Amino acid sequence: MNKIGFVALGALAACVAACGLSAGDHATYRVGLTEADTSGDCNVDEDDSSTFRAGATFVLYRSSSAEDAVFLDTGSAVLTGTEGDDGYTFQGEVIDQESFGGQTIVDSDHDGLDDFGEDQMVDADEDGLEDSFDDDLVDTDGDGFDDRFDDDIVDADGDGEDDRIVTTGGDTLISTTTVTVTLTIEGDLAEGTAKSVTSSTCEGDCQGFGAQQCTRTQTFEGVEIDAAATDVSQ
Ligand SMILES: [Ca+2]
Ligand SMILES: [Ca+2]
Ligand SMILES: [Ca+2]
Ligand SMILES: [Ca+2]
Repeated sequence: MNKIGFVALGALAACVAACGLSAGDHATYRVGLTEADTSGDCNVDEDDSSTFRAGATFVLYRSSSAEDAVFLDTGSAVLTGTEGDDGYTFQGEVIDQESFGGQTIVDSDHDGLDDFGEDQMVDADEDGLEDSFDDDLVDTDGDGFDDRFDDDIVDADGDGEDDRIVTTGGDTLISTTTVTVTLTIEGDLAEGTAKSVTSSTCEGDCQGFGAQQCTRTQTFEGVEIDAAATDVSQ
């Protein structure tokens, strides 16, 4: 066999071990995850420890031939991923924003000035005519009701909130959680790492707030199982 043939066979052998999923394929693994190793601002008792592992059923599947069409269902979430030379990498991110404090005002033209206290020129429909005195009709959401007199809710952007009511100032707490799972398949064996990073930041004055970040890392290993004999919803 020539050198090219050996190289091709070597690549095929590596793919049988670590690649394997074609579009429409799936494989199910029962894995045991170690207790999380934590670092940063995790608010955990450093004196506690456990050698117990947490059991989980991972379902790996590919929905199409596209590179990013590999999915890992961990039982609590489904992550999208890619397949590389060393196995799979999956990732997901959740961003949660909470606003608090601030002042609620009527600001139909969104210039930051309270229409009834500070605004000398209110022109919500941007027609150059001052809405209170010079304008025959103001209907920014196009519902046929004059925003000033007849409209119970003005909602041009369709978010269910009245566009005239605006909160100024205040702070926004932003919590971001990123989960990354690496997975290597060798025959019927699976192993990898599950890592989550949760960070909290604040936009605004945020008096007394300090940014925090917590990293939790678990390793896991397991075996391929017969999905038909297993309730993967557990
Ligand atoms: Ca205004
Ligand atoms: Ca106007
Ligand atoms: Ca209207
Ligand atoms: Ca709205």
